[in-house]
Amino acid sequence: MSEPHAAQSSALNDFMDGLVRRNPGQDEFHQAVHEVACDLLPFIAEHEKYRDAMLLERMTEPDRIVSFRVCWTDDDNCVQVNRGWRVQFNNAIGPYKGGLRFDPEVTESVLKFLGFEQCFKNALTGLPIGGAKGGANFDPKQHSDTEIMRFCQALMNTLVHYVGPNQDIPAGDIGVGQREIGYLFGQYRSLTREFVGALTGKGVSFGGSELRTEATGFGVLYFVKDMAERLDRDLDGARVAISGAGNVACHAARKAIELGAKVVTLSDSKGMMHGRDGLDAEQLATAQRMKGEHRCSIEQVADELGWRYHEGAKPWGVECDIALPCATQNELDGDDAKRLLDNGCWLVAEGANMPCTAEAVEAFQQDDAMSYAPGKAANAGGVAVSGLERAQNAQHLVWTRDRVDEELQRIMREIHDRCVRHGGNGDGRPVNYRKGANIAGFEKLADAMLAQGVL
Ligand code: NDP
Ligand code: 2IT
Repeated sequence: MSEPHAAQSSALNDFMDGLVRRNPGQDEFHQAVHEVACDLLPFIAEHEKYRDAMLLERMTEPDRIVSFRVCWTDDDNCVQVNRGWRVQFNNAIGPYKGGLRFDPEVTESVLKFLGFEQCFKNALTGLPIGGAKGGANFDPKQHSDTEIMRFCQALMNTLVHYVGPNQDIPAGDIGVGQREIGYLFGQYRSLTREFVGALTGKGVSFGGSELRTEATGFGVLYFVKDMAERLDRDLDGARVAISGAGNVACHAARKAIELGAKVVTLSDSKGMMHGRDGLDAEQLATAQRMKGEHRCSIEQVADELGWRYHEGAKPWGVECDIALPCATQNELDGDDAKRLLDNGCWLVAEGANMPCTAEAVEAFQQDDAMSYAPGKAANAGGVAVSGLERAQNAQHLVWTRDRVDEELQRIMREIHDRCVRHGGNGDGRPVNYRKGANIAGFEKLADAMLAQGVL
């Protein structure tokens, strides 16, 4: 190993040892920080103005974490107790902003990794929004609509003390869509007697932005289009494997079909459906309706559409050109990455947050025939349109769908260009989108922190 490499790897080990010691057992958080530190420690060492300010140490310590009891009564009048969290990570460039996740398996480690990633993602959008994440160990799939309403109201009874249009603006994530945001917003309005943009992802009739629901998935495809153009490849006819069948997956699928690609898989936590000819728009609408409104499984969707269903399988074993993991963290591991590469896949873009394990990312980045984009760049369209919703609320105006779509496309292109600027190798090798996204997000956040003093 050459000298600079040895010095770098020892700095990385020292940094990670300290982080792991301070945050024991938080594997997802360690993983997200490690991925960023690999790119940033050498960058910081090369830039004097960043060197002695302990910036990465400061960025990896959240401003605060609020954890609280959420009590509510179910339809049988039994008392239920859950835990809610809000991780307010960094507000140096704008008020805290990030989704709420309702998932029985959610942990503080997961919410910390998501909040940490959100700081860089939000900085990349170019909008003035800081990073946060929150949620609860609550499973909306197991509860009736009235139970979900009472749970959201109970959660907001405490969350109200920590959020607000200039303080912290939550939105949706896994298990939290427009319905849940509606109940949360109603309770916020009722408790504060103020109609303000304290949440995004609201219904369009009460301050929500056009296209917020679609924004993450559409944004992924706008980003993929720019990646493919850079590679002189065409999306027309490209086979796209997508995981998940929720908000991000279905809207990524819709835009992929609009751009002429063939969506050959969708999945859920139980299994995967596969069809070589690809979904058409009508079939996708059926899948979305069955999954979303009727809580059907992908197995039932496959049955209805006459597609093949593979119990317990992930989409990464099928032949495809493009893979878009859009379900959850660590859903694509090193073996899956190898399978995708062996099958000729040439582009992976993360619709979900950290869906690829460290081994998978390493395998993609080692292969010159593969272009890989991390979630903090590729899925930033959702939070970007949340930022536009906040702007509309502050202006007391409503923008047209076309205007929001134009802005979304512009923002995704600018994120792509920022990644190329900082991650382009200039040697014919694929752009290192991970490095580009990490450095571009860091620069914006670091400059704001330096300018505002030691805090
Ligand atoms: P949804 O709740 O709408 O959908 C989640 C989907 O993922 C469901 O189809 C679910 O299947 C599937 N899923 C969940 N866990 C697993 C698992 N362990 N294995 C396989 N599939 C699983 O969530 P979203 O679409 O909103 O979010 C998906 C991802 O995108 C998350 O990583 C989220 O953080 C990220 N994201 C979301 C944004 C947004 O605006 N909503 C913005 C940016 C990123 P099942 O029905 O069986 O549970
Ligand atoms: O991961 C994410 O970027 C989101 N869940 C969206 C956050 C937001 O504030 O819209």
